[in-house]
Amino acid sequence: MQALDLLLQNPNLSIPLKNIAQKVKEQQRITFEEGVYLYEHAELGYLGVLANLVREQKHGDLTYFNRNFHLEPTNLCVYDCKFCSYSRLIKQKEEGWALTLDEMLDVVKKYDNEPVTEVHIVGGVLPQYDVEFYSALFTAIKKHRPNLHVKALTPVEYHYIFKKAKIDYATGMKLMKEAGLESIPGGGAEIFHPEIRTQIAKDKCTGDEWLAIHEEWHKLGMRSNATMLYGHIEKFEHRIDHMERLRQLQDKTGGFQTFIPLKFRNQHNQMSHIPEVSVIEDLRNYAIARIYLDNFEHIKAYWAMISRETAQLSLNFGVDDIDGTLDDTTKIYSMAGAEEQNPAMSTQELVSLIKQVGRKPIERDTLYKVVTDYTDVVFEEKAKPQYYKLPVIN
Ligand code: V47
Ligand code: SF4
Repeated sequence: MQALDLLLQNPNLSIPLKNIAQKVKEQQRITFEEGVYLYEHAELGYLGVLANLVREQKHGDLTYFNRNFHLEPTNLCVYDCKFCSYSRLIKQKEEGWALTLDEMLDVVKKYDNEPVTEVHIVGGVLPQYDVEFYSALFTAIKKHRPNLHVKALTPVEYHYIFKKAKIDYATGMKLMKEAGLESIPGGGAEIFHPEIRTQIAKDKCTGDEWLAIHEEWHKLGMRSNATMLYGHIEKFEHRIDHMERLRQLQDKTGGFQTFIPLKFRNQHNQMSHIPEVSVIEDLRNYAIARIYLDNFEHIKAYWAMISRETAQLSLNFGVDDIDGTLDDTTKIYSMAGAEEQNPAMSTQELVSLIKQVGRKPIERDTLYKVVTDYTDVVFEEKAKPQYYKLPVIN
């Protein structure tokens, strides 16, 4: 018998949880109220069964990863997001850097002999980086290495530079595409609901503006990701509201590829007094995201932020994609208190980590085209399995 059927036969399961489980079994969408109910009442084991069912219906045991590197133009920012270490730097006039176009190209060139498929450009917002600057950067990267996928910036930067250039979102995104931009990462989403957004990220683009820019990008036939920064001052309703807005836009455009929950880390920022949530809450959150976002193909975990072990566990709670191989060159998380200060994991290590929990590692490109299937590739195992996938009981 499948784990879900066992769960449905449990006489102690509440009626609402039974109804939700039945809906998931029949591949029906759950409502806003049911989403909040899951956060308030569902235990980890229950959520794992449901989320794993959805995960395996979509992807079986396949677990994706991508070889990319981060290019970080600056560690300073004009905005003042309370959870971020960058704005603190600019206020305190601490040591910071802001790369020139040539210096950014030098970073790209450092990876010339590495088998990476993507550059992820992420960092702070500064006035000197405008429409012309980013257009020139994207064009120069594509000229230097045409096969390197440019995944860059977020609606936070786009809103800022388009406003300055007095152009609308549709015109701006078209210009970016023509310059060489190929996809938009999920950053800057934080929590869309104004009740929370105005407290933690008040001056940057609103939730509606974030969604509008992704919508324009999708209309051009292009793909993007979405994140949610959770585990600070938001309530469960705000998390579901966030996912609801994404689910609605996805129904309209189909342009999102991946949802990435980002755990709030509390070091070196203005929200350091807020305790971080537990690993149990991280896993519950992945699982509820997998159940709620029925029209998103992928749920991604960022291992450097949550630790290797939690990333392994997350593969049983709805996650099918693990971010970060090679060396992780962004400072945005290490400054905020990520699990690993200089996170580096070779492809071999990541492949082993995925195999140790009984899944099949697939290297993909940004658009989820298979680069290498590592299922039958044998590396010498260094570590013994630490966690096992739950067996199906017959
Ligand atoms: O938007 C900032 C987050 C994001 C903290 O699309 C923090 O593939 C936790 O979006 N604690 C940027 N998080 C990074 C991002 C991302 C990461 C990996 C993959 C992809 C993708 C996108 O980092 C910001 C913000 O939400 N962040 N400070 C902090 N203290
Ligand atoms: Fe700037 Fe982004 Fe940090 Fe906000 S989260 S301060 S916009 S770098």
